[in-house]
Amino acid sequence: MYAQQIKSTGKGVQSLADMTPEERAFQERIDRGEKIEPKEWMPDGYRKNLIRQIGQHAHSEIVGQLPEGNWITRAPTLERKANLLAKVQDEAGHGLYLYCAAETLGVSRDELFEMLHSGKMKYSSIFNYPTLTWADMGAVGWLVDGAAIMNQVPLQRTSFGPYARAMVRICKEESFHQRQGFQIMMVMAQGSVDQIRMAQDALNRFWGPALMMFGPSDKDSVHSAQSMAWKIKMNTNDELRQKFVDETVPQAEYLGLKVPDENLKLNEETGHYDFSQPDWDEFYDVLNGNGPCNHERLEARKDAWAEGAWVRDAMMAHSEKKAARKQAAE
Ligand code: BYC
Repeated sequence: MYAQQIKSTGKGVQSLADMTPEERAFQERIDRGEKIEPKEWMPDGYRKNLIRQIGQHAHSEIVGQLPEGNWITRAPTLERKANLLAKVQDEAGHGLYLYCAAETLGVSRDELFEMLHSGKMKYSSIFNYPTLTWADMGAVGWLVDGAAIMNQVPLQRTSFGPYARAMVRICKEESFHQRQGFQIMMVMAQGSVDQIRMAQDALNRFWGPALMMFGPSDKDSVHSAQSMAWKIKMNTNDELRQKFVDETVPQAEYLGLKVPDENLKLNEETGHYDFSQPDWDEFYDVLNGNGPCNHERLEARKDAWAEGAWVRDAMMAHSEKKAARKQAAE
């Protein structure tokens, strides 16, 4: 019930020979780099796959407000509180752009929420981990938003117009989030012995879950091949994970913190860091609803939906009244 339980729906890539003439013409448009707009013809699989990815992305943004929202009242200074409040509000905005983009594909906001609340749709595994200390606000901004940007910058070139355009603004805001997180980490890492210990502990707890944000290894990714053929996804999960490690390890070194991976080593031949895979059993366990905060996160979202019912009802009543008045005046 609290799981992101639905079984993955990925199938293999459709070959040109299996395509109808319409599907082939569509694929050629994608290959030429054209953007697909909502009212244009698209294969059913393309539509469904986009609803799945954009919907889950939207859910991640709004569930992602919860671990940080938890610290707004406990931020150490007024400035930190204002920054964190603004960041959490930005995440709500990202959710709204993405829900709007998904709605252009013919799914309603109510349907998307129903699928989130019933566990039929997933949200990012990272938000099922707790934020235990103020240093976690630094680690979330630095690592979680950092991983999110790595994934989202290429999505600005995705083939579906509304998704690509939503990403442009989201990426600008996410890069500010990443910097404010890194700045928190810098202050902590240059602080007292206790602050340094908290910063290291936050890195220790968030490193593995941040690597999991990019999804399973390419060999286990069910959607990558078709999503990349349709340019719904621009890179594989492993490509982006490697890029994240390559960029983040020097940042950790600059902070004077140790990435919790004994196998981490710059490979002189490839120019990339060799690193340990995250614990994939833990990843699937979290996806199955058994992460430390799955229950709490989903309950918080369901409560928010129930508590907002009167606002939705009032807005509907207002718009019906307005429409009736307009009709009477005509
Ligand atoms: N967590 O075939 P695969 C943020 C699922 S939030 C949970 O590789 P795909 C932020 C996957 O959905 C940023 N589930 O899938 C907000 C699939 O299951 P279904 C969120 C995961 O789609 C607040 C199955 O595993 N970003 O920025 O090709 C504060 C097989 O995987 C995860 C996005 O959503 C996971 N980590 O690749 C701070 C970006 N990984 O759907 C920050 C857009 C995989 O068949 N999404 N699964 O039931 C994507 O780029 C891709 O969907 C993913 C996964 C790379 C995430």
